[in-house]
Amino acid sequence: MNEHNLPIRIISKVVRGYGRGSKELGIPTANVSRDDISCSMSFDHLPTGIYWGFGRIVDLDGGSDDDDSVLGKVHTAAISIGYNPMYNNKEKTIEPHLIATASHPQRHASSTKETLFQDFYDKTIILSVVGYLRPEFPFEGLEKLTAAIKKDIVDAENLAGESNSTTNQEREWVQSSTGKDIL
Ligand code: ADP
Ligand code: RBF
Ligand code: MG
Repeated sequence: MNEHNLPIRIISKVVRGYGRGSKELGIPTANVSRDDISCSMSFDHLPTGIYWGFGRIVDLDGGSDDDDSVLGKVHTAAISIGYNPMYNNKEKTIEPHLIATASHPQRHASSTKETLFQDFYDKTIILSVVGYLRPEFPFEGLEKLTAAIKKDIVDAENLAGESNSTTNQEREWVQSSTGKDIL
């Protein structure tokens, strides 16, 4: 364990957020549920900040019309935990942006050239928060926020590509969890 209590493991339903449209921001984030969640530490004690890690979306209800470009695969994630100080949220959120590999058709598909999958609301996310990147900031304007998040995405990809025991262990856990584990 370190000062940020990392890694943090989470299994949760993907819920709707504030509908403020990070898709218009060009960077969708899969919001984790406050209620339908199993987490290796208590939600209220999660330290706020911007992190990187790994996430995988699974469909525990076994629907058939699913977009299998996102389902099942381990994705690197750039993750926001906190109150989005640009917006002064009252509730803490955990919001990973899942990053497709460079050659994937959905990579660079959004308006800011980041990953845009089809929606996967109500599916289950298996998430490991592996490393800390920076604090959350109240940026002056959406352009500065977007530029900072794009840098976070590059940092997340680079760090996730380094092979060390924690990274390998957490990628392996995200890959092998059934999404039904109690953490
Ligand atoms: P909300 O405020 O409801 O979270 P967003 O604009 O942040 O809305 O969009 C989030 C939704 O977009 C996710 O729940 C998911 O269904 C979908 N989505 C598409 N691509 C991604 C991605 N690369 N990372 C995370 N979510 C994505
Ligand atoms: N919101 C902030 O207010 N300040 C930030 O510094 C900030 N950094 C983020 C970094 C990443 C990697 C991600 C995915 C989100 C970040 N956000 C930040 C959250 C952003 O405001 C939020 O995802 C959108 O408002 C949509 O909910
Ligand atoms: Mg979101």
